Amino acid sequence: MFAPLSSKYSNPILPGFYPDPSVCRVGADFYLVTSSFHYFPGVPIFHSRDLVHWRQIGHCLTSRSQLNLDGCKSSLGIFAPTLRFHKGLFYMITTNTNGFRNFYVWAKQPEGPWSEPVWLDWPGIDPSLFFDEDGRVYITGNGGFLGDEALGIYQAEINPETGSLLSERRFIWAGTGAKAPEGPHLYKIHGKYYLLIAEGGTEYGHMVTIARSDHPYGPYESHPFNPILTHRSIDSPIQATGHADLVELEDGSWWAVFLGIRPAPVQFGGLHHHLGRETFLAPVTWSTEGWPVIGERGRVSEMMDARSLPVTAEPISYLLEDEFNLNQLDFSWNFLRNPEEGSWSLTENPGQLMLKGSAVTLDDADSVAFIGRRQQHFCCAVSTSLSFNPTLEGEEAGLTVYMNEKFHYEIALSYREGKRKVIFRRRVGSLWKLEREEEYDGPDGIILSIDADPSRYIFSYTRPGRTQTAYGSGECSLLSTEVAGGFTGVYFGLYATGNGRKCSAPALFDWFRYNPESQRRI
Ligand code: 6LW
Repeated sequence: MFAPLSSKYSNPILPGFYPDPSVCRVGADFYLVTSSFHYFPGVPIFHSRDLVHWRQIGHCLTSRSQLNLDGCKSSLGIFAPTLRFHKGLFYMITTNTNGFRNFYVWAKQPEGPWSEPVWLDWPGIDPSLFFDEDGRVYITGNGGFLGDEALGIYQAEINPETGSLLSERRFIWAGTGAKAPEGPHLYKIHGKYYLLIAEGGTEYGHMVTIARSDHPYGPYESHPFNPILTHRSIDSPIQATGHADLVELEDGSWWAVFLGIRPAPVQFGGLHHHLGRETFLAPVTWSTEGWPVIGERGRVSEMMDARSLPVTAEPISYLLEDEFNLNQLDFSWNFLRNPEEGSWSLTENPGQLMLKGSAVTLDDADSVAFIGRRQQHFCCAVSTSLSFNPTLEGEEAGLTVYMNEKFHYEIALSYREGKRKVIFRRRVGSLWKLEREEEYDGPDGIILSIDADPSRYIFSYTRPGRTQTAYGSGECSLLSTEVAGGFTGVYFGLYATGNGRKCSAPALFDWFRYNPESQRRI
């Protein structure tokens, strides 16, 4: 055995909107996927050697035929995926709730290419696959939340080559009685079948419960000390822990990945989280009676003991700076729904990201010309350099902090009343306000910036060669899930729109920076 290089690691292991994690191990390599909802490409996939440091290696759903998000409402689309590896193939199974269909894709390499979807005759959400030692393969999922059948966990045998069901769909466990029994995963451990699920809803009552049986279809015996993970009603910076997946290491130890949230550390005013549901890691220990528990008796913290994990000091692997010099977007970037053809380019003006605005705006649940990356840190600074010379009334392009189409703030260049102006706008539900507009007669390459701390975003711009001008601010809490709803977290986005018609001019972004270390400068 080798000694770990670091005895501690910090949670979350994937900060920002990365919910419903699912993990699998192939030799010494770990792979992890998360939900992606109405963002495209779908289902980011990550690699790690130590379970702590993850590097994104691609997405499982990269084409419209794999992921059609036409007309997708915000926070619908791709729900909880499960990732498994069996006999040389990776399988990722999930639900596209935009049309409500379950499917899986498979790949020889986790980086892709991933197959076309294998569509399943299987209702409900949160499908999972289990490859048993005897060659049988089970699909396990949630059912009943749309009303036609009893609420709980259902299972059937499936042919993984065709996706056809080989047995009837059977109800196997209702959970312990809390709301929303979902996110099931089946494992065979020490000769028994263990059924791990989430209960209590994905909000502050979230938890993980487990049951076991000698047979895959039960009867399932509930762990007498369920839940095995929850932060409901406790005072912790981490809340809503639940929706877990387990993985066994080569040394026989077990670990769990799961989602949690971090309400912004603001005094008074209730709990609000705007970074989304994030991915956490905790060790699993087994009682002498053969029951697992996650973390310290079901609780976890921001600094955790790495135990035997081979934690290395890896460099930061998320996007800090993009000069837009490559022909391909960094994996950190997402579109809202499938991007409209011709709405973006890295090659038309090499070295710059070009966005071509259409009639669609940030206020529409549609494919606005937009690329965004998640806000992953409470304190951070983002900035971009924009060249944009519109000639039609209403055209605009800029930088947004975006939760969904009804909750977003932006600083932008816009053509209004025959002049190019810097604008600052906030939309909070049915409140919509252009807070400031001033003529901008400066040169190309205006720098638009947002500085974030846990409670406030400050928006500013810099005319090339001049000092920064603070221009407006907005509360983070008004973009939180508690206010804006949904399952996602805040993005910083570059966007362009003609506000009702096609833009006459392209928006050219020369670079983008994300600085998580930032101390507020203004
Ligand atoms: C997901 C369900 C859940 O399908 O929220 O937290 C849903 N758990 O299992 C959307 O992420």
